[in-house]
Amino acid sequence: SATPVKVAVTGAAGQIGYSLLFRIASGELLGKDTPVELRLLEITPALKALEGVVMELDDCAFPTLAGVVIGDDPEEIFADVDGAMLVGAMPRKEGMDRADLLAANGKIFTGQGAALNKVAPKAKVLVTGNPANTNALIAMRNAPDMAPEQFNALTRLDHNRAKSMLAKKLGVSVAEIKDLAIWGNHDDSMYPDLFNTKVNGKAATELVDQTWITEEYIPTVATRGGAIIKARGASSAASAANATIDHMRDWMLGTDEVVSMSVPSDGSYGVPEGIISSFPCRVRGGKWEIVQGLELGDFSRERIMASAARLESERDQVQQLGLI
Ligand code: NAX
Repeated sequence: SATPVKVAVTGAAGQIGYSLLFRIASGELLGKDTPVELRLLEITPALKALEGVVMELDDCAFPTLAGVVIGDDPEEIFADVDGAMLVGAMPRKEGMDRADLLAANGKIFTGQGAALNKVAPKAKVLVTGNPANTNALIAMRNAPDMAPEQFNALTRLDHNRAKSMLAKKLGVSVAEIKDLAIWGNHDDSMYPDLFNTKVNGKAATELVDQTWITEEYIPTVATRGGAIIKARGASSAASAANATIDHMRDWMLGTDEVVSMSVPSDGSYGVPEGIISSFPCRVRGGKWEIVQGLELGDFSRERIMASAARLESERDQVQQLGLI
């Protein structure tokens, strides 16, 4: 049979991991005909819990699951992986400000970037752990032998939320919405552009008014994470796992759709080169590219630049901390 595709997941004993692992193992990432080997990284105190999750994976008897390796050493777990989903990160604790969070998480991603550089030079690396864009930047900058293109951050959850909310508003199915994309940082400054979004071939902005976009739509998409915490008493997990799979699947297998991916900017649309920002992307043959030639009005441009400024400020902070 075919050689299994090796997929690493960090933070595998966490909430997102609990949904993500089972879906990868059942073939939802690479298809029912592609065997997959899971390589699961956790911190030492969480390995016991992770063993329990592996027992449950065994108990599913997934035909596509070729093997599971767990451990707390990134070099061992990342060895020769084809894809790495970096989900594990420290959540913000009481009394921690953003700088503390950047510092605490920064250290995780310097180490994991260096380990990937050493043992998985061909891996596609997708960062879900927050602050995702800047963590991806840290990993990328600590992997000097890898191409910057190998590092992405997750804004697909924002993308899926934006799509679903627009579909609901218009009473259409999500499949009727094309070319929607999130720009900027995965935080409340992210910008879903409806001007270039098509609903059955029509610009979405012809179907909704600007006041709704500015006052309802954008703030609702931006604060959805908080709304979920309020309702569920825990942050989004299944939907975050779903988005992580959507992004990696499209990256590995390609897609005909425009999708939102946070990728290293090449300066397209004036977004400063080098930061990892969300753009509308297409993927073919395992390579993503930023969709070119889109028209952006003043409203879009202003929002995109404001979000890029957040990313520049995070980059400056981690630079000052010596993480990049
Ligand atoms: P959990 O706290 O449930 O799980 C995180 C896991 O990571 C824990 O089991 C922890 O032991 C592990 N971990 C910590 N440091 C590690 C290290 N150095 N190496 C390996 N594992 C390590 O969080 P969960 O709800 O699963 O969320 C994980 C991350 O995703 C968080 O940073 C969260 O903020 C982020 N999210 C990102 C989203 C996005 O759209 N980009 C949305 C969902 C989610 O909020």
